[in-house]
Amino acid sequence: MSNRSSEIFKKAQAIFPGGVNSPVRAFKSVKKTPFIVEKGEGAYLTDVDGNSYIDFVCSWGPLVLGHANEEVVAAITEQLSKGTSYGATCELEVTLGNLIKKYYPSMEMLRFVNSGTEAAMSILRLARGFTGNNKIIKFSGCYHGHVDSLLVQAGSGLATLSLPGSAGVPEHFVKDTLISQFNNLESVEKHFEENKNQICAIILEPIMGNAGFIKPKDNFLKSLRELCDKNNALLIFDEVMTGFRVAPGGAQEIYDVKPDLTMLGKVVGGGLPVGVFGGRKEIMEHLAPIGAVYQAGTLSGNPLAMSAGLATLKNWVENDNFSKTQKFTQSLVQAFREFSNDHSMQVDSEGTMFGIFFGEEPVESFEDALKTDTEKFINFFDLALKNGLYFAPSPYEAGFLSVSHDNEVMEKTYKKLEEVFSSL
Ligand code: KE4
Repeated sequence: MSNRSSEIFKKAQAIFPGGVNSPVRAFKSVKKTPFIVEKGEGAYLTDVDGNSYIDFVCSWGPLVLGHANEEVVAAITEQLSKGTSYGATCELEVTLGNLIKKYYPSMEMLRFVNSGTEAAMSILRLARGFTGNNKIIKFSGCYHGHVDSLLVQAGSGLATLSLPGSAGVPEHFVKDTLISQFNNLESVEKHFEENKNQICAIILEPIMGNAGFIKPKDNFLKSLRELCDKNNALLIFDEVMTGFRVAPGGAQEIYDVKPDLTMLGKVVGGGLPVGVFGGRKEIMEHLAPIGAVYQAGTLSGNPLAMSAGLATLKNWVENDNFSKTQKFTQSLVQAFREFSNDHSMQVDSEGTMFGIFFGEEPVESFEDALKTDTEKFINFFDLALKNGLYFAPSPYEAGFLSVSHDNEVMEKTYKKLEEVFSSL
């Protein structure tokens, strides 16, 4: 029986490659036709055929207050009557910027952009402009947006589609991109030995969320800090996904490691397009108009997105909704471990972000993640969706909760999960 989702998806396929405006939404790796969304409300997504799902994707992280949160809607509505974009500085940018600085003291100065990709592109150019070096170390499985020189052994959609890199990126764009393995310090030391005084920075997701969910071991992050100090290289934390998610102050707060530069996104826009990068003042002052590193954006810092970001952060960290949601995230991990006792799973979380792998072995790198049981993940995803639970449609993504994932929603979730694992 055809339904509205498949009818609309067919029309989407006629005009968008793969029927989507971002590859991971195509449900390709889980071998299904994606549902078409009619609306989001709190912890729920409802498709055009009236099916509702408890949403553990939360728009890939931004929606810490759930869909259509009333404070965020009110803030956007109020701003709408005063205009959406000025192309000139407004106080909202300063207010949101200072709120971010309060939780990220390493970001002595910052600049707003419109996506995580733009933040990555800008931070890379700034690191090269400041140090005068071109080589960059990244980690296999880390994804920093679709920046040409970072689309090498990246995670997220590339891992989902088993793409080693991207067509259309000229060899000379990636010749300065050196690849290491997450949690493998020697693989980083080697690059510094072989490329003395040529490496401008290390960039990484301090907790990986684009190869599935993978935490740094022991003193991995502290050791990267020491390596950068010893080799005059910058340490860049991509906290687009972990920022305000794993802790209000991100992974840098949890592991007490101070990066030279940080990029944020997702949560800071509360569902509207916002990215931000920042760090040490002496580095940031190399940016135009006071420095020689050019970077710009028509809608950067626009008041509409700023108002959404402010309403989101205020209600998330200032109202202590973060710690409430963290508790429910921990209980979800507990439920996974309890119901899956016949299936070997690796389940872990940090703050309000979690991840699941099917397999016996702990997952400490992208290489480990590639060895997990993806067929079992596909079956799990399919059964979960049939039971009204929507997890990320890829084994190489993470999961998220919002303040709307309250006691009532999570009780329903546990019942559904028990059903899923009884038929898996
Ligand atoms: P955007 O350009 O998509 O706003 O951000 C890129 C980005 C940068 N850094 C990290 C750590 C990220 O996770 C992302 C984007 N994350 C993916 C999901 N894993 C976005 C979803 C998508 O690509 O559709």
